[in-house]
Amino acid sequence: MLPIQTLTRFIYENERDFPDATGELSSLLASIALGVKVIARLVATAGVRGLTGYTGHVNVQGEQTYKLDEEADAVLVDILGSSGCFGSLVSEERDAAQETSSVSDSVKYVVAFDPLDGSSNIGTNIPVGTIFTVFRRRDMKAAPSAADFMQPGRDIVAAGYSVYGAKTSFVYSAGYGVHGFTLDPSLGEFILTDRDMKVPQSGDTFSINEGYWSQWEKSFQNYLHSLKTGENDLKKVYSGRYVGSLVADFDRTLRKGGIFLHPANTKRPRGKLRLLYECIPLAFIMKNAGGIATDGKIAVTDIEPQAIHERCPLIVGSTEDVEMFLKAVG
Ligand code: AHM
Ligand code: MG
Repeated sequence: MLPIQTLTRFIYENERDFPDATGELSSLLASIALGVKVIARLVATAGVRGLTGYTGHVNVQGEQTYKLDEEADAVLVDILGSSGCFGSLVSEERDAAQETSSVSDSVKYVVAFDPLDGSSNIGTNIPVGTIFTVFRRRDMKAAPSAADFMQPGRDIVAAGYSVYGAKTSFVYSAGYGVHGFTLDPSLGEFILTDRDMKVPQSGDTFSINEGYWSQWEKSFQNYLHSLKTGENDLKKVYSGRYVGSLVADFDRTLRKGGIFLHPANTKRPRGKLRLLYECIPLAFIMKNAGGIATDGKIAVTDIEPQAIHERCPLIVGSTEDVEMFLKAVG
């Protein structure tokens, strides 16, 4: 049997190598991992608790919320808000950034999260997940606020996601490689299973919701068609895979290569996915794994956010596949 390395020990041992390590990064990632373990349990038991339906409320994004969305949000707000690690929180489910109860002048970080990504799949047996981005506070003299989140992805401290599926995964990067862990339910611990993950240079899968076909420009339709016929620069016939939970589609793309696309369309000129807690964190991870993430024009990690719930087109994956997309459509 391989030596067992838990997430807590891995983070602690690796953080010692960081130039400005103070132990805070270990604590904040540990508090996020605890939140994720609690949400994994809530997701697994939602059916038997009768909690797979809608709340009847609509969130700030104008979307119907599920009871599980609200539960997952409450767990993260409680655990991260009281951890002493974060001065402010942004959640997909909350209108505004909120200052935490434990904020003090010395707290260096703020965190944005999508508590339960892939909500439309709740109640089925399809994976859902959690995504987070950790930013360094911009001004330690000012009270934490939404302004702390207005930083491009290239400047973030760490990002990660969890997938609640056949197994519960936790993947994160603090800018020094991308590392993957799997929850061992008998131990209640995340165990290192994928050290220094690298996306394959090229893949053979495209991942997109083709239901938007009529809302795409001709150049984009032509590009997509070329993936199916092999009449493209790479002379490659792609397979299609689309789960409809970003965490699951992204996780597959990271491990197996290929390209995931949630582009702009005529109804949504800035796409559907949210910049702070969906696009930036996954772009940061893909970049650290050797791949590319673009909004079609520039690297997602170079976008300067203007609002906490802003949306962004996301095209992410293996270098060769994304470069071919940019040449064809960008
Ligand atoms: P959510 O965070 O409210 O669940 O919305 C984001 C989800 C992503 O998980 C997924 O990639 C996308 O929406 C699917 O969108 P569509 O239904 O347009 O294909
Ligand atoms: Mg989401």
